[in-house]
Amino acid sequence: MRIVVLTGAGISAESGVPTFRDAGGLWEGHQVEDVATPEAFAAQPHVVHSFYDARRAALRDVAPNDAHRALARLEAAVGDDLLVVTQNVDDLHERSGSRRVVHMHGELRAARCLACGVRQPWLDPLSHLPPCPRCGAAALRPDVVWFGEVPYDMDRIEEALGEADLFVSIGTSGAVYPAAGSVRLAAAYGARTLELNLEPSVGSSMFDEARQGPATRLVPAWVAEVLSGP
Ligand code: BJW
Repeated sequence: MRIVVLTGAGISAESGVPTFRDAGGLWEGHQVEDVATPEAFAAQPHVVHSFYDARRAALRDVAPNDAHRALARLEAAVGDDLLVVTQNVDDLHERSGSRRVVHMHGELRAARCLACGVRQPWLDPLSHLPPCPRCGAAALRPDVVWFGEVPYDMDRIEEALGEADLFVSIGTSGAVYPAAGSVRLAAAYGARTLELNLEPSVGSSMFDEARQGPATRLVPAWVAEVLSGP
């Protein structure tokens, strides 16, 4: 059985990474347009860099939770039959042992040079405008996907959705496209669809089944079901 899992901020919430749209979420005190558009970056690079520098630094204080670990166990059991597509820019899937992970909205621990285009791992702050190690230009930006930009690896994601028998969406509000359109695409290609979320998402009714609860409870339980067979 081929499985595509789409994850969002909710899967990392119990690790202590704030979500975007819940009360107390990441954007409190920050309008999303202030920090997550190319226009905002052009107008106020220091504000945007500081926001991402703080979040990159905060990754040092968080760890994967039981939901991330359950997906890593699933990959260890089914190998190439699982692809995790994450909207998250944290690295908690990788730190729990998952290897087949697509970061469609980029990664906090990476930088992209606006001068030479090179994407590279980056653990340090960017707000002091360090030179690009490749070309020397002071033109590095966080390697994340902002509103109005095309998410990464869309061809690979669409191909995986086309081959999936099961599509599972975990911890995402369904407010941001094209990720939010994955359920319709997967269903159109013939996959069964399942939502695991704290509460019904915007697109909950599009799923064949929706379960509500915290990811650290729902995901290990679902993985145990899959591994115990039909
Ligand atoms: C728990 C829990 C627990 C809490 N357990 N659950 C079609 C229609 C309308 C608009 C558009 C459209 N197509 C495109 C657009 C425009 C735009 C868009 O979608 N706008 C909307 C606001 C309407 N999209 C874009 O601009 C995208 N680009 C694009 O479309 O390019 C065109 C193109 C596409 C494809 C092919 C060719 C061309 C780019 C979108 C980029 C989004 N970027 C961000 C920032 C990334 C960097 C960063 O992190 O700072 O990505 S925005 C932000 O939202 C971030 C997230 O990945 C994304 C989704 O958020 P997520 O993960 O769903 O978090 P929340 O907080 O919203 O929800 C958390 C959920 O968890 C909640 O439901 C909770 O209940 C739940 N939860 N605790 C389980 N313990």
